[in-house]
Amino acid sequence: MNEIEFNAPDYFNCDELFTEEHLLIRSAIRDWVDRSVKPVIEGFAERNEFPRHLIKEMGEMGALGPFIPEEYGGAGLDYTAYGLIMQELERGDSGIRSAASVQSSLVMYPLNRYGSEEQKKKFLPLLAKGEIIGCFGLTEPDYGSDPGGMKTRLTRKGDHYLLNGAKMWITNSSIADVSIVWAKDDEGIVRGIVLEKGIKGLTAPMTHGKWSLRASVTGELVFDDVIVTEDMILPLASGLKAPLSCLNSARYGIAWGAIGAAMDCYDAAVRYSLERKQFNRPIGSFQLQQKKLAEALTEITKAQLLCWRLGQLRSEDRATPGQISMAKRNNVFMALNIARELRQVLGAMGITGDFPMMRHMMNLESVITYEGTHDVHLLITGADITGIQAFK
Ligand code: TGC
Ligand code: FAD
Repeated sequence: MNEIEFNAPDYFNCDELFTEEHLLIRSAIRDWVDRSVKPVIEGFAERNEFPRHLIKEMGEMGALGPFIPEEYGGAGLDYTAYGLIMQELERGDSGIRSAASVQSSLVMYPLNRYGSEEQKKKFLPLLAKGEIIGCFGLTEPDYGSDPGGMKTRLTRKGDHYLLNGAKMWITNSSIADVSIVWAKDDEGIVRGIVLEKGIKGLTAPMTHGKWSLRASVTGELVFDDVIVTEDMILPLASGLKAPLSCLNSARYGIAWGAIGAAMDCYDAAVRYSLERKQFNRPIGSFQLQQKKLAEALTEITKAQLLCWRLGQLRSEDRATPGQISMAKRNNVFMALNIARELRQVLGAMGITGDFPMMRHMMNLESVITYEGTHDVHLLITGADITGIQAFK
């Protein structure tokens, strides 16, 4: 194996399965991550600070809403391209991929799919360029895995509505220029609302004390009699399936992203194992260390093949929610285990910020929880097998 193969293991020659365009996009994002993310990310994570300047740079590269049609400022790419972009961003940090996932799949996707022509024209081009930042409010303090129970209400008052309630654990809420918020109307139907920063009655306090995703902003959205007019409602979104359809897009990207985090850990561990000597031999010469590396490469390879096929299905609009759940669950668990196992290859050095494992490991604890927990995704597969929903 040469140096490049540590950095991007391709044990089953998966690169042959991608188009020239896919490989060019991947390489452009990979170069940018190496240049602009890796040198600074450890400092931002340590300071618990979001590298906000990177949003504009991602916009300039076409990494925000790459699957959105060009007429609305997107790149008009397929879902395999989107997946490869997410993989490369998460090789840098899950928080950077999170920012891109939320903007692309949880803000631009619902605007494009459920928004009016005016809403699309107003927000999509600015979101694509990274000139404005978006967030997605579904989870509430009392309703996480069970979003259908949400308490946030959109109550009609003559020619307008009043929005009341609160969302919690919302990526980028405190810095968002535009929030896509989900609430139940007077008939109990879930509706999507587009709120702009500064609107009266909206506050977005930041959540402190996270030991995970430290280079990402997480916060609340609190609505106190926010006046909502008809033009702020997504006209085509009706029912819980609307926000859940956005999660399909985001979970798909996370399945790819997790491969990037795993690859970054693998790269660091292989290099270290060949350089570090104990008992006068490189630690990579010991069978127990080779076992860790071999198992990591095996799991990364399986995840790559799963995502490659899922990318085809998603690009053809044939990927089922169950397939996406399986890939998200498998790949995030795989990456978290690799981060934990390969950290040990580095001994004490593995706990420092000189290497990326500890940061990836802590980040992945959020990734295995958000967008549906590990257990909820298992139950989605269980329901597909048996036809019985065990979560109710
Ligand atoms: P259920 O009764 O099964 O379904 C309600 C309706 O929705 C439809 N549906 C879906 N539609 C599209 N995509 C999906 N994935 C769908 N899953 C279900 C379903 O067919 C039904 O349609 P209809 O026409 O009959 O009304 O719903 P339920 O209330 O029993 O809940 C099911 C469950 C548990 C699977 C679901 O609610 C769930 O996925 N829970 C997990 C919650 C979650 O993932 N939250 C994520 C919040 S966002 C986030 O974490 C962002 S992280 C951002 C970052 O990257 O930083
Ligand atoms: P709970 O639902 O309370 O679950 C607690 C435990 O119970 C879990 O282990 C779960 O698997 C288990 N459990 C729950 N129900 C069942 C069941 N039926 N059967 C078996 N076990 C069950 N949300 C947004 O809307 N927008 C965002 O941008 C966003 N960003 C986030 C960023 C971060 C850093 C984090 C950590 C979360 C974010 N979330 C966001 C919220 C995230 O989606 C929720 O945390 C997640 O859906 C789980 O909800 P919960 O934390 O309330 O856990």
